[in-house]
Amino acid sequence: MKGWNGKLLRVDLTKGKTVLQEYSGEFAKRFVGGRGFAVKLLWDELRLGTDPLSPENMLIFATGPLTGFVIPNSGKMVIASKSPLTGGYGDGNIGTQASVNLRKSGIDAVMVTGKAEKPSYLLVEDEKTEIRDAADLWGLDSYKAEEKLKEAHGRAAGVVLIGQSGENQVRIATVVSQEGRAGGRPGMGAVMGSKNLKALVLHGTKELPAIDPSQLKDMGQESYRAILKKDNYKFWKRQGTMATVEWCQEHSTLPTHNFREGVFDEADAISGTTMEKIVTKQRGCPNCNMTCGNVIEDSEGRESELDYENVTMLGSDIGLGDIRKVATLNRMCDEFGLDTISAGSAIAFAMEAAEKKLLDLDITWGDFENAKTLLTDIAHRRDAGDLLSLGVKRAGEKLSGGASNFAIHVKGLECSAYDCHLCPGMALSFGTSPIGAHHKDAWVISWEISTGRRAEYNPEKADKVIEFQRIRGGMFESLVTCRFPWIELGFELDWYPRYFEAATGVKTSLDELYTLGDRVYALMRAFWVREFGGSWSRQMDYPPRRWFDEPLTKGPLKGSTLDRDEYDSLLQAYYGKRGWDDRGIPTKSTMNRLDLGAEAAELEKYVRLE
Ligand code: PTT
Ligand code: SF4
Repeated sequence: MKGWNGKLLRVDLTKGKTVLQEYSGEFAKRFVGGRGFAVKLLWDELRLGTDPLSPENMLIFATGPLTGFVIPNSGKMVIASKSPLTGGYGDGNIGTQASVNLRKSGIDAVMVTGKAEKPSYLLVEDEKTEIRDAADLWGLDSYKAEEKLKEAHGRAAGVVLIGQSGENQVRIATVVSQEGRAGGRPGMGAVMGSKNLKALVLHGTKELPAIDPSQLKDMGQESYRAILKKDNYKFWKRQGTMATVEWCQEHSTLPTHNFREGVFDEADAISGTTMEKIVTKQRGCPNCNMTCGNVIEDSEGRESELDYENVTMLGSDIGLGDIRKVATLNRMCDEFGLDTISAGSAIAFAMEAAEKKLLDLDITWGDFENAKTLLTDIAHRRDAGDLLSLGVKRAGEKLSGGASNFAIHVKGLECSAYDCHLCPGMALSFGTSPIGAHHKDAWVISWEISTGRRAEYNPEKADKVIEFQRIRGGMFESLVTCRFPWIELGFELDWYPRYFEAATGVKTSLDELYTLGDRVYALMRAFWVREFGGSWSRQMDYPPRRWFDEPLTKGPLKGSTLDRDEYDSLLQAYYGKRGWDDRGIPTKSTMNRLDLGAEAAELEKYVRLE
C-alpha cells in the first residue's frame, strides 16, 4: 500500500500498552483517511451509550493519504471522538507539525482508549512508542507545557496537547498546538483530559511512501507557484480570515451581543484593517505558503494569533470593541485549551443571563475584566464557570426563566460566528453539520449573499449545502489537507484527485471523492441516530430558536427573522436530495448505494430504516 502507511497505533492507557496494527487496503480505499477513518473506527468499535468522559471512549488522531507530502497545506490532522458536549460524533481539524511527524513515523492514525493511572503523555519516535509520566506538565497551560516538551524532546518534535481546561474535563475544551493552532471544538480536549493524557509528542524520520514521488514533487512545486499567482493572494497574506469581519458587518451577519444582532457599532475596532496595522508576525501550519496566523501584541504585551472566529466570538458577540483586549481573551483560550467559539458564546450567554437576572453574576456587555475572570473560572470549573463549562445548551437547561431560548447552539455545539437571521442556507448548514453548529463543512454564506439573499428558501440552497459538505466535510477532511487554497484563493479542485493518484496509485475522480463524502456523511449521521435512538428527531437539525423568534433590531436587515415552516421545507428538500427519510435518517437504498450495507444492517437493530 503506497500513499498510506497502512498502520494504526492503538494505545490502551489503562493497561499501559501500545500496539501497532496494520489496516486493510479495503478500509483505506473505502474511508480514505482523517474523518473517514475516525467515523468508521468509532462506528465499529465504540460501545453504544458510552459515556464520552469514561475510559471506554475512543480518541482518534487521524491523518490522510495526502497529509505530510510537500503539496499545498498538507500539515493537518483530524481529532475525533464521541463528544462530551453533544453526545454525538465530534471532530476538529488542526494544522501542526505533529501531523507531518506522525506520518513520517510510519503511522497514519492513533487511537487512544482507557485511562492512565496518573498524568501521562505519549511519545512516538518512528515506530517506537512509550507512555511517559506527565506529573510535571499537569496543571501547566499549553504554552508552558509545549515548551517543556520541546526542551526535553527537541524543537523538531510535533506536539498536540491540552491546557488546564482539558485536564479539568471542561466540555468546551479543545486540543491545541504551536501556540495558536486548535482542533476539536466538540470537547476533544476534555476527552483527552478524562484519559489523563496531557500530550502526544511525535517524531518521524521516514520518507513518506508515494507511488510516484517525483510526479508528486513536481505537482507540489507547480501548485505552490499557482497559489502565489492567485489574484487574492496578496490580500489574503495581509488579512487572512480577519477580512471576514468587515464583510460580515457589511452584510449584517456579524454575531453581536449573543447573536441578537448582525451589526456591531465598534466593528471597525476589531477588523482586519485594524489588525493589519499592528501585526508583528505571521505563523502557520507546515507545508503552507499562505500562512494565515496573524500575530499581534495583546493588551498585556503577549503574543496572540488572531482569526475571524476568535475575534468575533470574543469581541462583537460579547460587546468588546478593543482588538488588543480581544487578543488577550484569545490568548487565554489558547493557553487554557478552551475553544474560542464556545468560550465566547458561553461568556455572551452569561452576560445576557446576568442582564436578565437569571444568573447572579457581576458582568455586563463588553466587560473585559470580568470576562477574563469568567474564562479562568470556566477553565477551572469554579463558581459560575462550572455551569458554563458544560456548554450553553446544558447551562440553559439548568437555569430557569427561559435561558434555553438564548443558548445559541445546534445539537449542543455553540454556533460559529455567522448570524443567520436572514441566511436560511447558512442556517441549514449549521443545522445539518455533522458535529453540531460549525461552519467548517458548508460555509455557504458568501455564495448565499452574493446570489440574492432574498430568494430566501430556494431548494438550490440545499444543493449548495450538500455540494460544500461533500467537498469540505468529506473530501478535505478525509484526504486530509487544508481547504483554504480552494475556498479562499480559488485553487482548482481537480488538483486533489491528481495528488491522490500520485500518492496512492489509486485512480479517482472528483465525483468519486464526493461519493466518499456522501458515505462519510451517511455514517456520521448513522452514528448520531444509533446513539440517540428514540430521542432522535428532525428538530435536532434546527438552528437556534433566537433566529426564528427574535427579529434583528438594528442595521439594514432590522426586523428580519427566519421562518420555521419555510426552514422546515428547506430541510425536507435537503433530506430528499441526500436520500434520507423525513426523520433525517439515510434510507436503506441510500446506505446500500454508498457501500454501507453492513452498516445499514447494524443501524436497523436500533431504528427502522425506510
Ligand atoms: C475550528 C475553529 C476555528 S475555524 C477557529 S478560527 W477559523 C477557532 N480557532 C481557535 C483557536 O485558534 N484557538 C482556540 N483556543 N480555539 C479555537 N477555536 C476555533 O476553532 C485553523 C484554520 C481555520 S481558522 C479554518 S476556519 C480552517 N479550518 C479547516 C478545517 O476545519 N478543515 C480543513 N481541512 N482545513 C481547514 N483550514 C482552516 O484552518 P476545529 P488550525 Mg482548527 C488559535 O479546529 O475544531 O475544526 O474548529 O485548525 O490549525 O487552528 O487552523 O476562522
Ligand atoms: Fe494553516 Fe492557514 Fe496555511 Fe491553512 S492556510 S494550512 S490554516 S496556515
